[in-house]
Amino acid sequence: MAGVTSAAPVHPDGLRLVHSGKVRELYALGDDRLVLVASDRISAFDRVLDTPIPDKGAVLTQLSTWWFDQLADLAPHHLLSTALPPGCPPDWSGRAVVCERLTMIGVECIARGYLAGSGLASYRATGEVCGIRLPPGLTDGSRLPEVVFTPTTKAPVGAHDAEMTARDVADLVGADVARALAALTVAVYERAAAVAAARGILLADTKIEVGRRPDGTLVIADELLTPDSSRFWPADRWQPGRSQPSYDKQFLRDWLRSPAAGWDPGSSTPPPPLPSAIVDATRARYVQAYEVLTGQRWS
Ligand code: Q0Z
Repeated sequence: MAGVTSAAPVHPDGLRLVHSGKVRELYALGDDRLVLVASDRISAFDRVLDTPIPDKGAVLTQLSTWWFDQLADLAPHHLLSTALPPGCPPDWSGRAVVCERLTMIGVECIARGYLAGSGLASYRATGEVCGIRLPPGLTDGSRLPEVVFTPTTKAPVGAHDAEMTARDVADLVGADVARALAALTVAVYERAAAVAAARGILLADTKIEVGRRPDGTLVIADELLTPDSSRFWPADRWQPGRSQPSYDKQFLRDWLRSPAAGWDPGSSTPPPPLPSAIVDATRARYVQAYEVLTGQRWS
């Protein structure tokens, strides 16, 4: 029958690599689904290290999946299944998800309740973040008087994301979608911050990626509320005026900067392989983040 194709079984050749990120890959599964695969690779100082962190991909995938479930009543999300489609390499098990293929909105949607990272740098330079004037006297880790939407452009790999104003977003996607993105991002932040607070964790900021269905519905996509996309701080150690200990990569960054590593993060030489103690400590932090936030044991 000309023009009729059978529902072909999915096999490795049926998965087309559509995007390879620093630590994750994205495959097309037919025309309207994607498989998002998180690796055990880790990045620091904008570099991908040679030494993987065992289980990192699975921990982050399952944390993200848990968050999608927690926020399911807030907005539609892109997750379809956590079962590994036939034909996928078995070692993807636990770190791959099948999701709806959306038309992504080219804005990194960030909400901040506390000042850190690029938000802090911008505030120090201008007193503003993304065109939003903040009160004087704020410092590294300060709680903001209200949650702010601080979108950035999606820069090509290697480049850095640039701040956008509300006006920039409206010019790009239209005023209605811009308002909806801001409201959605702030709502995700507020819900997640409340969930995290109940576990003794401050959510300083979070970045979400949003896509659209053909009918225009906004859908939360990509990874959600992982330590790679959000800043989580142990609430009992929060102390504005210094950089807050990062939940996941502190050991790694401290070691990479130490004389023991024999490496200069500012140099162009590749980072050294990680000692097993650093690998173990870093893995333990990811597992701890999962366990503390979800209240479930990692197994
Ligand atoms: C996500 C990314 C990478 C993983 C595109 N549901 C979706 N529909 C359409 N596109 C995407 C998604 Cl999640 C999409 N990314 C970012 C890059 C590995 C995720 F290399 N890009």
